[in-house]
Amino acid sequence: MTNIVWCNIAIFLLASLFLTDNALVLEALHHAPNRIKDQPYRTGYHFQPPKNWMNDWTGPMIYKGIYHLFYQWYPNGVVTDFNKIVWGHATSTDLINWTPHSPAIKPSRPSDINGCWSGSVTILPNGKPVILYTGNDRNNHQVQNLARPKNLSDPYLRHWTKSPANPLVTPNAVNHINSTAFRDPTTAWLGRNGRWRVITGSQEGRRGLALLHTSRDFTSWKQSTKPLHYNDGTGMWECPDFFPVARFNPQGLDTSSFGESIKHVLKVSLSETSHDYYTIGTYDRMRDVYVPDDGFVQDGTAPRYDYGKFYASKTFYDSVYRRRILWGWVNESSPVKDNVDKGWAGLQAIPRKVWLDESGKRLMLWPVKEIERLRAKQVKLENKVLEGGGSVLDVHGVTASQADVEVFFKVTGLEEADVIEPGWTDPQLICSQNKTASSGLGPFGLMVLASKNLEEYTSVYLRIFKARQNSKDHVVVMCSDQSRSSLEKGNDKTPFGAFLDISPYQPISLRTLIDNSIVESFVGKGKTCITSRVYPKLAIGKNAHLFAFNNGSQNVDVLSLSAWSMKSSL
Ligand code: DQQ
Repeated sequence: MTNIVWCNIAIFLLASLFLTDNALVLEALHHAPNRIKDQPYRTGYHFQPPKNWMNDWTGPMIYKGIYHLFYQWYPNGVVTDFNKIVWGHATSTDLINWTPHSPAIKPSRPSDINGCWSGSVTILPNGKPVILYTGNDRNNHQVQNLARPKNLSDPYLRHWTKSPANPLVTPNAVNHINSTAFRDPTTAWLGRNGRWRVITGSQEGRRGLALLHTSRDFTSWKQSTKPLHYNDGTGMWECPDFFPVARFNPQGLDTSSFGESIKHVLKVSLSETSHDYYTIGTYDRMRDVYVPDDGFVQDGTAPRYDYGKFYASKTFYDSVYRRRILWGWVNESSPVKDNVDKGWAGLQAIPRKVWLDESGKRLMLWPVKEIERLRAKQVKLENKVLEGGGSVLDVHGVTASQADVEVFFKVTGLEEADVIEPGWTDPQLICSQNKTASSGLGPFGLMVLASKNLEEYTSVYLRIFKARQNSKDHVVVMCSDQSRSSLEKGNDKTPFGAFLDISPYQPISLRTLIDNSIVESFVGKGKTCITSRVYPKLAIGKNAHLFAFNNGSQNVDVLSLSAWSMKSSL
């Protein structure tokens, strides 16, 4: 065949791609940046759109065995314009490999012309999904809109039709809702009288609120006389999430579940701190209010899903595997000019299964098991001693820039732990103290994305203190410290820290997912998590190393350390 014929065939194939499904074209775009050699911070197995800005998850769901991932995407640049933001869309059968599609919802109507903001999917009793989302309308007022799949027999649900009744709920003089603080409707649940309930985040002065609306038909919504919950002095509640958890069972529950052995969780994203906080409590179905359990307050003192970078998260019920899955947005820590150079900004954390701990006082979060399918070569070490006084163990044979590491430490000599300083009540500040001082128990843990000679590293570690002199009570602190993560100066390298509710008398587990520019760490099998973003200059690709270390004066045993090189997802 001549070159001309080949050329014609190529043109024909290209044209048919465009004509048949622009998703295919998008797909090619989607995967291209992963192959760009000078993109050391592009992730291998975390979801990213092809390019440009991404923020919140919006409306995760499973429909007919296919997971759908919608996300806030600014298609035109790395620095977002929220007045033009769309619902990006991708699907997967395994939560690992994603097929991109064209945006599901874009600004097009007076009720969303200035941005299609966050929202949620509800699966109706007839099995059909429906989206509620916030539109920023032509007056820049936040209103609630509805969209339905155009063609339910399309397994990818690529096209969505906006309801002619939009906007369904608007702020006005009668309902006194703040028109610039009324957004992010949750998945709806069926309440006591068979009516749907949905909450939306809001703010009145310094009071943060979860406004409650009810509906019989999902189209006509009535504001409840009381919010589901509120708290003064917190500022805007973005992206609320409200869901049931079983008291003594790690299985997830449908959002409408209610019963004696069920507790409820309210999560709000506080815009003032950019962190996600949750409380565990009781949903009073008669009064339609939520009451946090004793010890919980819905403010910045509440526990966090993650003590690092993790915001605007959302859960959904995976009815196939009967689990509740949490997704969260992980923003960059690099300056805008670097993001512009990279051509993208924003990651999504690995989806985490979420369930209620046996104590009933905290949630457990653990990467979905599917991620383990990406594990390739394994390196395993057992019964190694990290001697006190400063020791480093080089973990060879693993692709340290893209790895899954799980360690079990055993600490002895707890009586030698330093007494915690009385003023050390902020774990983040403790993690900023001099970490190289060799004293007491720890710091010990992992140095990840490290250069060979440790000019660069991110350390994920533990420190154990005595609560008081002569006390057998201990305080355990987890840190993810990126202060030495890069020779580059412009990044935000503030260390992250959290107090841990674990016994140092038992082996302590630490799992860390490393993926080029993201480090997600889980202690105590998911009791506490910290996610960091780092941008090493030396410790990239094959030049990245992994070490275990102990800078404390007491020995620490590594009972076992497994490290897997991680394959890239598609
Ligand atoms: N992001 C969306 C809002 C939401 C905020 C806009 C939280 O709906 O409140 O992209 O990150």
